[in-house]
Amino acid sequence: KTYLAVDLGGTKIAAALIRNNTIVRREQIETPSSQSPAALSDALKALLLPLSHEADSVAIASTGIIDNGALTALNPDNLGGLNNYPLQDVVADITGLETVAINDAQAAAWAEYKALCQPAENMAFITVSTGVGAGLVIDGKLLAGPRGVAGHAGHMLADPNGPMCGCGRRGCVESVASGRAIARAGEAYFAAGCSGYAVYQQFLAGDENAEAIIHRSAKAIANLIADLTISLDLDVVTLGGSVGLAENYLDLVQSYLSQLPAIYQPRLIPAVTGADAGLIGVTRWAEANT
Ligand code: ADP
Ligand code: BMX
Ligand code: ZN
Repeated sequence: KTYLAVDLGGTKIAAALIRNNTIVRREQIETPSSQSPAALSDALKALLLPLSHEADSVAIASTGIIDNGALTALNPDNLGGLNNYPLQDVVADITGLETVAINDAQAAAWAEYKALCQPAENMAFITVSTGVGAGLVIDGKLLAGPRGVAGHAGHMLADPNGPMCGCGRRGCVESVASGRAIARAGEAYFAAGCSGYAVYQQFLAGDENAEAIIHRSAKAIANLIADLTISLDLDVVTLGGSVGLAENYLDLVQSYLSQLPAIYQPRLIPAVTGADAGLIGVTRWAEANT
């Protein structure tokens, strides 16, 4: 069976044909910035229609709360204008194929759980990307929650005096640690509209202001890992997303985590399935659940 896997993020949309858990073809576009449902549907059509002829079934991992195939942005700054957007139905109409959808970080957590060389009972995957997302596998089961909300740990509190988060709560981890938060903080020192990537390059080049911003991000992620570990008794946490996988980032998170008592410290490793975690995870999940 060939799956057409889709990973819809706040910055990019990846699509791949996957056979026997192996990616045989991969395409990627930018997520439309206009934040309108119609623009998203058009982008999905352009990306997926050419690939759909070679697929038997579609599996979508998407940013946002995915409840019964419909997408609602928890943080509309990341993927705005989408309230109850019928993602699963839109893609089923485009491709004419059976389609399933779950949250991107949940999907990635499932990929990671399956790919771990050292088996775990309880694990979390955390993505530091446009936003900050998490997926939880507890007692070997992926937690989605009755409304698809489970794992949205990027919206746990990092700093009560921190920036307002797009979700409407002040000081969420996402508001200080995400690629978008890094970009926003960087605007005070670098070009207006600069990207998280650009600020990260400044950090790697030794810029002091960028260093403070990236350290703040890594410290918030370390505390998030500690909070999840002490509440869920995690064996392992794997870190992904373009920021999470960026040079030196994981080491920085580990350095903050290492300052805490041992009971707060799970094994912390880079995502085994790397940037393809969402694509691979949602396919494995679809195989087992359809
Ligand atoms: P998505 O959120 O769509 O899944 P990514 O995981 O690529 O996408 O995360 C996008 C964020 O990561 C953006 O803020 C972008 O500027 C930033 N970014 C992309 N590449 C890098 C990199 N190599 N180093 C640091 N940040 C990066
Ligand atoms: C946000 C939220 C999560 C998502 C996470 C990572 C929206 C649109 N998304 O917290 O559902 O898992 O970002 O998403 O509210 P990404 O786009 O950074 O991969
Ligand atoms: Zn929030």
